[in-house]
This record gives sequence, structure tokens and C-alpha cells, in this order.
Amino acid sequence: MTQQTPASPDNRFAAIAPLLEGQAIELPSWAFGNSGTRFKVFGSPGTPRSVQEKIADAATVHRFTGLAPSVALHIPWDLTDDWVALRAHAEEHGVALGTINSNTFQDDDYKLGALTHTDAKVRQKAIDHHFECIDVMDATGSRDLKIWLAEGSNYPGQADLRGRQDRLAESLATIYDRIGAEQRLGLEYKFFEPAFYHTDVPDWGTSYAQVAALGERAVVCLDTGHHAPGTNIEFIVMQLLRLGKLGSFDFNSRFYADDDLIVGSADPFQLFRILFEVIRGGGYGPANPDGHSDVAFMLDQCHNIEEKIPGQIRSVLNVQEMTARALLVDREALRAAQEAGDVLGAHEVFMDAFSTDVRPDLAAWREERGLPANPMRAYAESGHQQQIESSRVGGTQLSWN
Ligand code: PSV
Ligand code: MN
Repeated sequence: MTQQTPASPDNRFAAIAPLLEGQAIELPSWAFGNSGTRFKVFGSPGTPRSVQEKIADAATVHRFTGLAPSVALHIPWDLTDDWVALRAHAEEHGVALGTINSNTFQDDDYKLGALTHTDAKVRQKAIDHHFECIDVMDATGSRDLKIWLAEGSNYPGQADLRGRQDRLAESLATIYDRIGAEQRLGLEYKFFEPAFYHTDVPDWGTSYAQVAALGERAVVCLDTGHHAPGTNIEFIVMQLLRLGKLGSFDFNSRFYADDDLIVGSADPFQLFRILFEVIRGGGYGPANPDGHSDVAFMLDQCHNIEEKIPGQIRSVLNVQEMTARALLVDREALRAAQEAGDVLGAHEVFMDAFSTDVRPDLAAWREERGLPANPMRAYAESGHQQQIESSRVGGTQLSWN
């Protein structure tokens, strides 16, 4: 067994507290709109009727947590004719406009593919949509373009798998050529849905192969819900960081499919393991010498049956809590145990950090920064939910369709 002198939990927290400074988790605008399943989209009182109200809700999450300074937009769901005004609206509320998400999954022309379609006219239409997204990025000051493709096939023989991969490479290269020197293109993968036999970007390897061919500013987006059950996601995190291609996370939890539930709710230990690899691989912002990391932390979630603002507050708190626990891993002791071949000693060092209850320390940490010790309770007691429910009447509640 490795000999360890465990520091008191308090001292250990004090040592990692500065590393929690500046943690930023981007919220998806669509988390504040109505959503549901294939069977039903539920309406809920207080749901935004405009992109401005969505941004105000994201800003509320930031106000209660200090963790969510930016909001990702989805085009065309969040289109506006005045980006300067929208950017100013966000800034007035204390948040920035973040990642721009393209959408090639809600147009009849894309039924058989968009960037991979056999018809050059359809491919060009999808490429033009991405050009429009880049114009939006220029106006909002966004760094990242995120591409998730609903492309694939349902039946063996339906499509030329290789031809689609080649066309995808060509389309992506055309889009990549258009992004600015400070901008990035992120390609997200998903092994299932809505194409059930094959999808064109099913796994990190395919995403990596496609973005590696593009260049330095093309990166992989890892959505935690897009893996087969039992997949060792932290291994993928390690590998992508090792290859310098982990661009961003879409955090969420899944039970069966892409159900976009609250991150860390199903398996906090998995979130801890992922965050440990992020920190270990240099992907965690404040841990880097330059004070920020290139790995963007985003949520990709929807709240169908629970209240949306508290759903997002809970989510960012879960990420913060597991980040703190992952930072507590005594990496020197871990390395010593690993190198000594002390299997159970190394495991114990790892589990010791995971088992540390950091909630009281985090509450004190928040209070020191003028934030509520318990943001969930503070929101519930603030009356904000009742206020938006009674004031947001009339108009059309926003949703994904
Ligand atoms: C669909 O699976 C999806 O949830 C992807 O993960 C995208 O990131 C998101 O929609 C928004 O387009
Ligand atoms: Mn996603």
C-alpha cells in the first residue's frame, strides 16, 4: 500500500479553490424553449416567446451561479434581423453570445442528406446555410461553429457509405475555408438517430479523421449522450486531448438514447472520471498557464418535465461539483501508486477524491464571491419563476419546431 498522509478536506479544498475561478459553462438557448419526445412537446408556463427572453433566462442562471457567462444559439431557431441589438441585449444582461449551431435536420430537401447528399444543389444549400452561420458568428463575435449532422441511412444498400464520406469531406472543406482566423469548426458525432442503420459521423474516430483533414481550427465536439451504453468516454477524452483535437463538450446525461437529461444526474462518477481526464490532459481552463483552455464546456440539454431555469442551475452546479472533486485527486500520490504497480492503492487515491463531499466548501466559496450559498434554494425563494410565469402570457412559446 502507498503511504499517504491525507490532508484535511478543508486544506485540500483551499488548495484547489483558485482553480475553480473562471470556470465557464455555456448554456444552450434551446434548453429554455419547450421540448419533448418524439411523442409530445410539452408547454410550460413562463417559457420564452423570443430569443431575447431565452437570453434573459440564461442570464438568470449565470446570476445565481456565476458559472454560465455565455449562451449558444441555434440557427434558424434564434434568428434575428438585428444581431448588433441582440449582442447588446445579451451584454446588458451580463452574458455573451457563444457557439453558433447549424441546423440541417429540419428541411425537406435534407431528407436523404445535406452535406453528404448526392445532389450538388442540395449540398450547396447546406453549405450556404453554414456560410450564413459564419456571418452570424462575425456579427455576434462567436468563436465556434458547431456542426451536428442528422445524416445517414436506414437500410443496408440504401447509400454508398464511402461516397457520402467523400462528399462530407469536400463540403466540410468548403465551409472550413470560410471561417475566420480566430474561429473554429467543431464536428459532433453520434452513433445513432435519426438514421438508424448508419450515420455519417458516428464516432470520435470519424469526426477526428474529418477534422484532422481540415486543419488546426477544426476540432471534435464530444456530446456525452452520443455513445453506446458502457462506452469508456473518459478514454476518448484522453485520446482527443492527446491528439490536440478535443474542442468542446456537449454535456448531458442519457439513460436509453439521446435524452439530453441533466448532466451528472445519471452517473456523477462518470462525470467525475471525464473531468479528471480533462484536467489531467490540460483541457481544464484555469489549470493552464495562459489562464484559459481551448476546450469549451457546453450543455446540450432540454427540460421536458422539470422547470427549465432550475434545470440549468442544477446542471452547472453538477459540473462545478464534479470539477472540484476531480481537482482534489492527489495526482502525485496517484502517479506514485501507478508506477509502483499498487493497483488498489491507486484506485483508493482516485476514489478518495470522488468520495469527498465538497458541497459545504463550495457553498462558502460562493458566498465569498457574493453568490448565493445554495443557488437552487435561492432561485426557488426569489419569486423569479412566478414572475416569469405571470408576465409571459400571450405570444407563442418557443420550441424546437
Ligand atoms: C441532436 O442529437 C442534438 O442534441 C445534437 O447533440 C446537437 O448538439 C443538438 O441536437 C443541437 O443541434
Ligand atoms: Mn449535442
